[in-house]
Amino acid sequence: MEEQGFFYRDTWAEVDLDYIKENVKAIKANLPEEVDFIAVVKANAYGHGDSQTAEAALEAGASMLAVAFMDEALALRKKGVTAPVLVLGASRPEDVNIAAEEGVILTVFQEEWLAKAREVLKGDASISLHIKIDTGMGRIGIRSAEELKSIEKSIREDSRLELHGVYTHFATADELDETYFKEQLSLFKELLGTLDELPPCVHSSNSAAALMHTDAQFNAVRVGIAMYGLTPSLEIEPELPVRLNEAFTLHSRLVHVKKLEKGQKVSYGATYEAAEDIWVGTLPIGYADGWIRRLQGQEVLINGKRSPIIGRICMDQCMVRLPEEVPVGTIATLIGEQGEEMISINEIAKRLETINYEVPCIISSRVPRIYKQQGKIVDLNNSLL
Ligand code: PMH
Repeated sequence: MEEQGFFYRDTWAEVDLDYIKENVKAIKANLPEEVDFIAVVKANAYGHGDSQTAEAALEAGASMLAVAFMDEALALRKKGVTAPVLVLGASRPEDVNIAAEEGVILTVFQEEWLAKAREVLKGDASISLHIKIDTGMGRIGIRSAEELKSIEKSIREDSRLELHGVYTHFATADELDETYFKEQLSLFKELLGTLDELPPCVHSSNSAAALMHTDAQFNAVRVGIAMYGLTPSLEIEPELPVRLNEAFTLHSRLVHVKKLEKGQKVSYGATYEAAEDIWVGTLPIGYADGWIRRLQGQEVLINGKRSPIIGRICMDQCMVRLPEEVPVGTIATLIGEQGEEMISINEIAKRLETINYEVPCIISSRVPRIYKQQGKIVDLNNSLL
């Protein structure tokens, strides 16, 4: 476990590594044994912390990691993660040498890319590749059998290149209507059929497909959101075959508590006016932490009670209406459970009119992530909890 830095502000995100492990195991248990689990840890593991999440997922049975960019793969290597890492997004062809050095698997998504990469690959350096087929996502990938065949030929004729995988990505696997999903799947199968030989790792499923579509598992699945304990969509939530536990929670502590008299105002614009005498607390978290202004009115949990954010959210602070006078230092849970109450990531996503994926991602790097295992904080670094 990487040592965590000290921090001096009582605002933190807590990531439960046991939940991540349980989620991986539960999802794996729902897959045929021979299907490999690729843990998607791009974007700092959806805001959860890249190497910590990666190690937890690997311990629970994942056999490969996937990230969006080369920088993310290199960050994992720097932190000592040695497992295979696939870069899902476009990398620059001139960066193949660093990928070769670090044993990072790259995605081939265009013929020109491959030609350039072969040209710049130095000496007898070798690299593993996965071919990305675009079956309807319209993002990156090969769109025709001709291009696919030509790419396969180029890879196979160059002994420095290993064709390790081939994959596609679904646009609608999280919807109950399967029409478009089925079109993509059948196009993928059709294109796979044109290859001379299937590489060892064929994959197409994200979380939704891995959980809901047994016909699309091939020999690996790429799971992100469900590993973090979140449903891929609200639409399929009631149908999910496994129980998931949300790993990410967010907390702060009251730094100032005061009584406001009727008529007194709160925050920029003085838009909030106390309609009666009330208790107000200040939390050291604001929009620069990703707790954006649109969250005005959202509740936080204090002593197990819902307490609304009042007035405008500032860059580093926001104010809450307290249920009663409480001491400075009292914990406020912005995401997570207190007593009988729970504020889920889905609740925050709904208020922000977005999807749950976005919520932990937008909690900025200014908020330290601390890690929980067997109910305890690992590497406890200050007076928290
Ligand atoms: N594979 C690819 C190529 C992806 O882009 C993603 C997620 C996943 C697998 C994992 O999906 P899951 O989290 O639903 O399991 N990509 C994105 C994205 O680009 N925007 O939101 C999720």
